[in-house]
Amino acid sequence: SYESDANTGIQERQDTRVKKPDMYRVVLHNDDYTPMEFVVEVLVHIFHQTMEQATKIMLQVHTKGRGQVGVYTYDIAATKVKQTTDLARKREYPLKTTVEKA
Ligand code: TYC
Repeated sequence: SYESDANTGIQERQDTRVKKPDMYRVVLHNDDYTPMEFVVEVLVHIFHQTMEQATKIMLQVHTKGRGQVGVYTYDIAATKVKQTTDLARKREYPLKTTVEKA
């Protein structure tokens, strides 16, 4: 795209094609042991969802086996997966989240 030169008024083509970052989805997986309330707690506190959104996603994963939690840049997605896994392991729950390219 083009930008006006402040001094000359001449429009110069600059290299202004700005790349959007590759995006990654965080996927939540069902298991038989993690309590529903813990999953909701994770979705609210780590993924900043409302109780309503969190409950809906948790129940969908519980029924269907897996579900998308959110889409983030790679570093944010990886950090949220690590925070989730660390918190779950502290409580000895097998809760699993994974990252895939969106
Ligand atoms: N299936 C679990 C239960 O019945 C609840 C659960 C939901 C676990 C979603 C993990 O990603 C999950 N307690």
